[in-house]
Amino acid sequence: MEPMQTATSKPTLEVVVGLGSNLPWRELSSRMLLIQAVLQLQKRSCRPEAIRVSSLYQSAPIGPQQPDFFNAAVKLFYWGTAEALLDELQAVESNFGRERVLHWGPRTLDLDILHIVGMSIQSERLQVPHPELLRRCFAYGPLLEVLKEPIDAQTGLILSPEYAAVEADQMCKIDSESWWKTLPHK
Ligand code: A4P
Ligand code: MG
Repeated sequence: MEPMQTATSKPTLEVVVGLGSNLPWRELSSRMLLIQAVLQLQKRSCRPEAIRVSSLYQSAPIGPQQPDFFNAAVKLFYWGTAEALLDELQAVESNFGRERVLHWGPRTLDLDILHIVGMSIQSERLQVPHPELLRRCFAYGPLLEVLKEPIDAQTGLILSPEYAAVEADQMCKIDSESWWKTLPHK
């Protein structure tokens, strides 16, 4: 007999999402957009109290000429598949004015799945770990802050502070990890 599908039969994924923004949207600055994004991710985490948020960084753009980016990473627990999470992340991006005009171009909000603990995915729609992760200090640095394991045995992803230090001078830490809890005064 087939095992019964129960409420607990979906996997709980331990996921690191990379956040980026270099354009305002409506009255929201990039910093405010990233705060909203953290709150949205917290809502979607099956353990909202256990999310970990990195410091906030500013870095020069990779890609065409455009404003500097603000970046951070969030670790959360997601109850569902990686594809379902990607759907949710793309819906959040759209809700905050994301338009896809130019590859690696400016954006109000970018939410990428950087890493899923113990999991590697190579499908047409989704590659995890993110293929650019190890080439980008603005993704790798924040990821190291929220994920304390030095190596992921399942995916072979090397997670070491020494590696991130190579490019650390290309980005600037502008706020500590509680930045998303502090709304700026008007
Ligand atoms: N996709 C595949 N794997 C993933 C994944 N792990 N996470 C697919 C999220 N999406 C993934 O992405 C295109 C498609 O990638 C998605 O439909 C999904 O099926 P997109 O965000 O729609 O479009 P994009 O911007 O053209 O590509 P991408 O790859 O997201 O751009 P990046 O790599 O995120 O680069 N410079 C600085 N300093 N800081 C930045 O944050 N960001 C970018 C954007 C460029 N330069 C930057 C920064
Ligand atoms: Mg993206």
